[in-house]
Amino acid sequence: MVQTIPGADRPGTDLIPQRRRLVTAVPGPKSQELMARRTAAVPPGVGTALPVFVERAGGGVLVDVDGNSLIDFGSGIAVTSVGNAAPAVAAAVAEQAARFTHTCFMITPYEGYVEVCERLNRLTPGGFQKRSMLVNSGAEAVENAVKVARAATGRPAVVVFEHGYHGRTLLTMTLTAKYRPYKAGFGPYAPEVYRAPMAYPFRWPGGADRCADEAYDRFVDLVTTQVGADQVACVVVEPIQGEGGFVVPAPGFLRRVADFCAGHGILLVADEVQTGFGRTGDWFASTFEDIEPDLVTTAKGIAGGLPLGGVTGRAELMDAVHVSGLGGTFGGNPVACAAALAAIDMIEGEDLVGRARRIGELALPRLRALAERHPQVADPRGRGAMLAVELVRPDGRTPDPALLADVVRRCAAEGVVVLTAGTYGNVLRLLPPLVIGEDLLADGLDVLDAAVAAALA
Ligand code: PLZ
Repeated sequence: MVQTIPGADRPGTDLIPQRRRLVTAVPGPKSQELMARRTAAVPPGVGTALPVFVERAGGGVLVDVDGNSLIDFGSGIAVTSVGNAAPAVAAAVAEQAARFTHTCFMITPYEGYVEVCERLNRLTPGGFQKRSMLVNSGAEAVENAVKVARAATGRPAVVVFEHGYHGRTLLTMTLTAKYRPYKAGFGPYAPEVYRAPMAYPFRWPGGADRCADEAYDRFVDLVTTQVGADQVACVVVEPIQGEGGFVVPAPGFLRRVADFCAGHGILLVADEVQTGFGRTGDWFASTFEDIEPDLVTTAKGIAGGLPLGGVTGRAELMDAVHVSGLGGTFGGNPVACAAALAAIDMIEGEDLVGRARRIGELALPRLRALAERHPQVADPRGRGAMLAVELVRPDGRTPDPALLADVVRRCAAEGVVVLTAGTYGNVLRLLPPLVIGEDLLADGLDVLDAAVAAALA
């Protein structure tokens, strides 16, 4: 099928062999040269996790400028779920770019935008009538969800959670919990943002068993005694926290938060920017907690690598905003919409949601085995193709970010890209493309095993 898609023979699409292959040290000389140019041209405020410059990519492999083929366990932070340069996405992009690249949906609309919204309305949790709007990024999606929530409720306050991440704009940076690197030096922050503890089982002071109950009590206490439930427009929560360390909330916690919100006229915004589009083995992670959020934010994996985000919500809430209160020049760009339609077709047509579950079935036991071998590897967790472990001291608990950095460096040196996360900088996370081959996945996990063993030797 792939061969019949126009553009499938273009370099950088499906012709890249799905295997790990090193021909120089990583980073190689060409990457190092480019890194020197980067340092002169780009400020350090824009970070670089791995100083390896990519020349092309396909499926689950990144090919660098020195000719090394690296296994991609990051998907550009959960973006290239359908594979990098997926032929169907590349073809849809080329076709749309040749027809028109932009009109601005607010000036003269086009069908692709409407169709992406129709699909979001159909795929997101909740059987009720919905509407969607499109933006350029996850942060913009969260910003707009809060705008809608405030307009619909007439209330000012927003409640978020410890370890949460929602973006880097003023409002979303304020919603984000972690100070460094996201907030340091960038205050004053936006007003009317309140933070409740997250039900983080591994690190809950009273222990995992009491986590859901105690965290829920703390949440209710904050909302009722410090904020005023009738002042809260919305609660914004990631159904599995991403940058905060793939924290899977204690079972039952989110369900009770959702019920509390429903009982007090507070809107529940599920930030599914990282968890969405099949990543966790369901279309959206809210489903695991049996939650139907009032508003859902999406981005990342929606468009096969092109920048696109969305806000989807109950029709009556989305319709509460006055005409022209929402928008932006580029929001829902036609090329990004074409990519999204191709990516969603792929997720549906190739059952990539099922593939995400399969990746979890293969990789989570490997992480558990790693944790059994080493007390420094703790709390294997996550769902589907969104998996993590904490690297800790031999006490099994104290975060060890230096150990994580060492493991990540060793993985990269052997040609495997893994990502970090976590409030304490000690979470190793895996976000492979959902199309990754099982051999490639196994090879990457073998490299990880060896990297951990070497770092601890
Ligand atoms: N909400 C849940 O995970 C983006 C951030 C990378 P944007 N996460 C990756 C970084 O260091 O900047 C994210 C997310 C959740 C919102 C966002 C923001 O999405 O597309 O990066 O704006």
